[in-house]
Amino acid sequence: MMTDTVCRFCSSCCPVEAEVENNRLVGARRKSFLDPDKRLSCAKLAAAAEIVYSPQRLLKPLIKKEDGAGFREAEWDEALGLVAEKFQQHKKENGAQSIGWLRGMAADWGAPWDYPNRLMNSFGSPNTIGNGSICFVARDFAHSYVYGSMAFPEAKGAKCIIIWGKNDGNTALGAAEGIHWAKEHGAHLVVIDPVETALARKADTWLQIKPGHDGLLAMAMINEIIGNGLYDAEFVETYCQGFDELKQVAAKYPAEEVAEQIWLTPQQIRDLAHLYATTKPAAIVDGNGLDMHREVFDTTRAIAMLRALTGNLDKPGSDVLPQPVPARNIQLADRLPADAQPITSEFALFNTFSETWGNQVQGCVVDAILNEKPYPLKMVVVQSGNPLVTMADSSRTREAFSKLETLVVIDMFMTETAKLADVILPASSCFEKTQLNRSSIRNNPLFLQDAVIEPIGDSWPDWKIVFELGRRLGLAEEFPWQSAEEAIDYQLEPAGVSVADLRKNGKGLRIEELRYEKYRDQPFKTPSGKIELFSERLHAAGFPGVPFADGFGPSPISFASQSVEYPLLGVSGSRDIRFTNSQYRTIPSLLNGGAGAVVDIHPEDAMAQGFSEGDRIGIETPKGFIEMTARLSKTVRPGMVRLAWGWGDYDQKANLNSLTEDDIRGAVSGTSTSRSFMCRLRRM
Ligand SMILES: Nc1nc2c(c(=O)[nH]1)N[C@H]1C(S)=C(S)[C@@H](COP(=O)(O)OP(=O)(O)OC[C@H]3O[C@@H](n4cnc5c(=O)[nH]c(N)nc54)[C@H](O)[C@@H]3O)O[C@H]1N2
Ligand SMILES: Nc1nc2c(c(=O)[nH]1)N[C@H]1C(S)=C(S)[C@@H](COP(=O)(O)OP(=O)(O)OC[C@H]3O[C@@H](n4cnc5c(=O)[nH]c(N)nc54)[C@H](O)[C@@H]3O)O[C@H]1N2
Ligand code: SF4
Ligand SMILES: [Mo]
Repeated sequence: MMTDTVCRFCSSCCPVEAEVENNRLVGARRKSFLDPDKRLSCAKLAAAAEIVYSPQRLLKPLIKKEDGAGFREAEWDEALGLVAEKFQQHKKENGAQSIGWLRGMAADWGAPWDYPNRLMNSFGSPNTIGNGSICFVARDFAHSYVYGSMAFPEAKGAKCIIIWGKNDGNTALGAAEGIHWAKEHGAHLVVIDPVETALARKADTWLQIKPGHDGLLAMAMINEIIGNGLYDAEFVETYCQGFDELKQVAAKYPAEEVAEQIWLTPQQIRDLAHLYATTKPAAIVDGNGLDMHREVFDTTRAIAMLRALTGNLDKPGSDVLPQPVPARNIQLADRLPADAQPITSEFALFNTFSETWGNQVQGCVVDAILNEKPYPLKMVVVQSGNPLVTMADSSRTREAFSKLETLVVIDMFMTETAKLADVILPASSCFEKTQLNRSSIRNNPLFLQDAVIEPIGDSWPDWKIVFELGRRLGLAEEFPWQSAEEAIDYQLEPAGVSVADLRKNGKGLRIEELRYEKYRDQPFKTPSGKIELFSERLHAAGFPGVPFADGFGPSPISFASQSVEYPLLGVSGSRDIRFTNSQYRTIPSLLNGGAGAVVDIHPEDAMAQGFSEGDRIGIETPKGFIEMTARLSKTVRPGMVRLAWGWGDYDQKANLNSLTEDDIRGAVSGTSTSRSFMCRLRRM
């Protein structure tokens, strides 16, 4: 039997058809506008049954033995009882705010973020923290400060596509299909990436930029577009404010001065500015290559302004503004005392830019545990994350999580983080639970992620874990629902649709017709109702109103600039279609389906240091040391190396975040530069 659902093995949330026989998942197929034989295939989805039925799955709640030596299996009643008891104990001893709930990337896509927020808010702790300072939420924040919400590229209909720090062929297959289609239909494809990816090879123009320096390129393009009158004057006049301020700041970044710093030529910058401004419609696909840098907020704000200046906004084939589903906000934030200060309060603008994203700077969890700054956290629940390998500066993170009085982990597998836990609660996989994904609520159409099989073993869907814990904490009124369907129906009531409707519309249900140029009759969701090229809000809060008005980092102490002792520049990535971050290395077909933990070294650098293909190489930064296997490759330029991402759970010696730092954070989004770093190599 085939059932419509959504795959959530990565954040792409692909609508799929799952094939089930005798209550067993057999396989699943992505849906797409392309004919089945033309669709891109996903290795993880092909391994869906292997993942779901993996012998490594956690099938029972586990409680740490009293002597600390390993875990014993427990029933849910005992495990949840113990977690609830710890919640009450820490609340009594240090206040509810001493408890934090940390969410990894899988949570929002894999388990609705609204539920733990609701639980924590009603319990009295403001500390439900996401990892958005390194994932795309800081970019969402930047877009929102320019035109009110995040814009999504509609690459399929574009005539010019700029892929900027994104690699959809490995990370978002539906988007990649749209890009390939547009290219085949004549679109000019530009890729801005320090690494020669498959998309870069396919591109008409590939700009091999210096990692971490995209903000300078964006400002130089703005200057070029304004200086040559290439902007859409009517659009700017009608819909934007702050043009003169932007013009003045951009003039500080002429192509001639910027080019050398970013490893490009002035002509490359000028050509790109002209191409983007004059080929319409044009879309910019911005990605995680930009996110994990301290300057992400200003960089992606500047890129958002490129869209605005050229009028490439909310038109077919450009970047379009979302049409959110009018769902009920069920987070109950108003239950918190008015003066409640989350541990992330240093980043107040980021905490409050959206009604539902909540607090995002996960490094603050480590600060609060280790330095008691701004106050101590004593207990943390980690849901669908593996901070011990995915957060920057792993040794500091490990020190912090080891110091906690109570750690609870909700996961499908025994991770490095789970190994430190006092209680581990086994979660069901995406094919075993019904839920709404945020991506769906954010923009029409709505898709239901529908359970296609029963939970494996004694695992529970995340919603059930949170609801049951809530009831044990005396929050039965807040969690009255006995099923996912009841909770979703309540949340979707304002939209006038129910789970039953979604099930009848497996191809997606539109609550509102697709519309473009919505700004013609709706103000932008900014304080001024206009696109803000200068932000009064930022200015008033003491930050530059125009991106990079106070100059461009990175500061000399940044890891992102080479030094005599650490002469190479390392970048983290690419992501591999077989894995998601630290996940799936225990799945044999995926583990053995390609390269392992490799470091790509340019043959010239390898020759200079006497390295050969396959050598065991030590990689060192001021923070730490790891080992990987050498792969000689011209995909990186001399002086640069690329490190495979996500191997830290499988092999601690290859844990990339042992090299990265979280000491210097961007003032607005709290992001540290962990995507690129200075390093040196030696043969082991
Ligand atoms: N298969 C798979 N899919 C995934 C994931 C996964 O781990 N595996 N992870 C999911 C998650 S959490 C996310 S956030 C998305 C991320 O997906 P993407 O946004 O596509 O991000 P990455 O693939 O990490 O990086 C994109 C590109 O940025 C380049 N890059 C690195 N540094 C810079 C820089 O300074 N400037 C520029 N211009 N480019 C740079 C890299 O070389 C890489 O080719 O993917 C999601 N999907
Ligand atoms: N150096 C470096 N650091 C990075 C990155 C990088 O590219 N380089 N990428 C960054 C980015 S963009 C991100 S988003 C983070 C990712 O950081 P994390 O979210 O910590 O990364 P994952 O390894 O995807 O961990 C997700 C965990 O959730 C579990 N899980 C999966 N599905 C479910 C579910 O439905 N319910 C529950 N309860 N658990 C589930 C998985 O088994 C896994 O252990 O890493 C960041 N860190
Ligand atoms: S890209 Fe693959 S793993 Fe990610 S959601 Fe789509 S099918 Fe699932
Ligand atoms: Mo991410």
